[in-house]
Amino acid sequence: MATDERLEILRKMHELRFFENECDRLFRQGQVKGPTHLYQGQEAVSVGVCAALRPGDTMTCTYRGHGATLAMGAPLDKTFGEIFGKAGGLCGGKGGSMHLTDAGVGALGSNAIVGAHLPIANGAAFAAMRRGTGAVHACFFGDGSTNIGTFHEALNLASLWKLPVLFICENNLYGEYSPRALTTPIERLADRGISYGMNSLRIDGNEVLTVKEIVEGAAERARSGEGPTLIEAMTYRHQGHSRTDPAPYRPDGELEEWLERDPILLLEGVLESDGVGADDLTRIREEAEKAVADARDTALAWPDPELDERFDHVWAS
Ligand SMILES: Cc1ncc(C[n+]2csc(CCOP(=O)(O)OP(=O)(O)O)c2C)c(N)n1
Ligand SMILES: [Mg+2]
Repeated sequence: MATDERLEILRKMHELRFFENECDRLFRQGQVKGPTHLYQGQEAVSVGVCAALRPGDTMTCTYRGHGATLAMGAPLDKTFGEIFGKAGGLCGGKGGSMHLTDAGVGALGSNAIVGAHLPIANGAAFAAMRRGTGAVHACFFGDGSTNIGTFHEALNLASLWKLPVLFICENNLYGEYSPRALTTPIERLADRGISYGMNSLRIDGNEVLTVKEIVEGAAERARSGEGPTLIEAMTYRHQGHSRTDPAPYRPDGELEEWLERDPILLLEGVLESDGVGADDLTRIREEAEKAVADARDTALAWPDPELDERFDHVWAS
């Protein structure tokens, strides 16, 4: 992969990180209302997956979906605007943090109900298959979602019908406040795909270039009619489950170990050993920080939605 392409991947990861840091700060100041589930630490998964997609491909994700939505190409300012509840937000300010949607870039929606979007992913993939578009669908969900009925129903049908879906399980070791071992009797969640006859892999979700390469292969299989893949990407969320969770249940030293494998540091290490200078790495980080700050200021200045538009786009009659 060309160095420029790797630098763009680094830029995107920085944007996701600065974006979440700003959401965290503004939440504490009362500018972000309601629950907010942050994504710091998991950037390599969505950035790696989405870098392997093509225009026309689609994506669904969870309430921890700021990163995946941005990785698909949703603009920083409109994504901030949605989280701030502004009229200029992606969904006119009516969805908020857990319902980011930007169909124009293939981001078909974030979902607050665990597992709810896996059948929707199948629907998007089925539509692509019937229309012969060659598109694939990337469906992001957490380790906890693999204990939900829709996970099993969706994997079964997708495998049977050879739907072009990439099931991306972001295994961050916790479902809310529970470590995996308290809720799930097996350790390798990718093994659940094997029982549905599905191509199933467990990968290092903090190595963005590995994620991209593996997903390119899985997408190629899906496009050529060989069916879905379940990818269990091992990663870690640096923050608690939501903004109100200080994560006291984590064993001492666990966060520190994962911070040493911060996905941004890992990619910077690869780039440095490829001969990219420290100046270039600093420039990319500073440009990303400025882009996020500018987008935040733009969105904060937008008006709130009009009161008499509050029922628009809420239902169809
Ligand atoms: C059907 C359903 N049950 C319970 C909840 C409450 N809940 C919200 S997040 C969550 C944990 C999900 O964990 P995981 O799938 O690992 O995703 P992560 O938050 O770690 O990204 C639960 C149980 C919910 N939103 N929907
Ligand atoms: Mg989890």
